Amino acid sequence: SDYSQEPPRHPCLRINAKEPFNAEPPRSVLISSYVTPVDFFYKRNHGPIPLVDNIERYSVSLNGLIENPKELFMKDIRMLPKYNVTATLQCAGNRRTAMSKTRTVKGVGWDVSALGNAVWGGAKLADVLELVGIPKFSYSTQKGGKHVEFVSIDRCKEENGGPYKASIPLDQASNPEADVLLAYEMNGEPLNRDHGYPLRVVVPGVIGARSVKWLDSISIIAEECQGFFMQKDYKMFPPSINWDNIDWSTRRPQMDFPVQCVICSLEDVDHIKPGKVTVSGYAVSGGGRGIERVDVSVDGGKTFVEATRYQKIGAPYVADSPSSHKWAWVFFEVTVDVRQNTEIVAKAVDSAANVQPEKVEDVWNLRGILNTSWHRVQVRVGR
Ligand code: MTE
Ligand code: MO
Repeated sequence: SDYSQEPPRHPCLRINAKEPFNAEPPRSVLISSYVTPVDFFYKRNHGPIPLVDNIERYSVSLNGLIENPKELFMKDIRMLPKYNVTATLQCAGNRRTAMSKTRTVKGVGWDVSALGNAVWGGAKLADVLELVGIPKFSYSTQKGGKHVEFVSIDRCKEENGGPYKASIPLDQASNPEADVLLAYEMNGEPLNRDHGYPLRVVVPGVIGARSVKWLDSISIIAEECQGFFMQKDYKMFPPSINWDNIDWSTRRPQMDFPVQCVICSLEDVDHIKPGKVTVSGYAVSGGGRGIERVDVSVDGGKTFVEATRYQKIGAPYVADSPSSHKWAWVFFEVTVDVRQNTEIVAKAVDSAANVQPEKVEDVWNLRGILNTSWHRVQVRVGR
């Protein structure tokens, strides 16, 4: 594979793997803006970044179980109503490094910043599907149900040199309320190459792996996509499963991500002065669920106080209210008093009352995905 045409990247990103390029910002950068600047948005790739230089000729083909297959050019997609959706994209591998500290896992190491919140601009997939005769709110009663498969133009070794691909159920794809986008903008600018130029899928509330970048084609298929990243990766196994006894077919591909919460105002370990400390960070849940509560402890998780939550500074945040961004993260903040060396802990509750597991061991899995255990940072107090 050829990495000679990679785009420029911001020097402050922490590089977890060079080729393919995988990098995340420092955690303190994440909470400095509710909408993550593109330069600081994590980059997660499985191959070289494709170069699309003739935008006039670029098209997406729609094929599979439809009457009339179609080629859509950028002008056709731009003709559809444009939506801006604020959505947090989170890699299922976020916080993998911490999981691998209890027992080794396979995969690129990530600290706590394999996620970002962006305003994605583009056409709704539900509108695009209508162009090929698939009605809104379509669903299938047959076993398994139909899926909508997204195939990229990139090349990766996991697919033996073939393209990255993934699929989502047809009912989600054709539901305008699910806000699945074919996005050509990120934060009001054309997508850049790292994030999928000229067109990517954004599936809000779902692990980042299903938001296929550099879209080449969309297929309506009878069952879920059989690609590597659906069938042999991004599945959640119990801690008892290892590389000798794994049977991939026993589990479904992960879709929604579970409730997550991370302290970003402190590094682990951090040295502070005794007295008042502001503890702040992000909390987010999948499936459009809001954040009902964030609890912070300064005694290693014995007792907790509740943090305040917000999406807009100065505006009260109410989970699942019409004024909240349902697909986006929530920031939390609380001021606590710290007098001696301790462990500060944060955990969130989502609007369906889902909670985070206390210990990483309880959710350990061989691929190191979905580490949503209580987030802990050590503080050393001195003058
Ligand atoms: N799409 C393509 N074509 N190739 C990829 O390697 N990586 C996926 C997804 N879409 C990937 C892809 C994964 S695992 C994640 S988490 C997100 O893109 C990352 O998106 P970002 O790099 O824009 O943050
Ligand atoms: Mo990912």
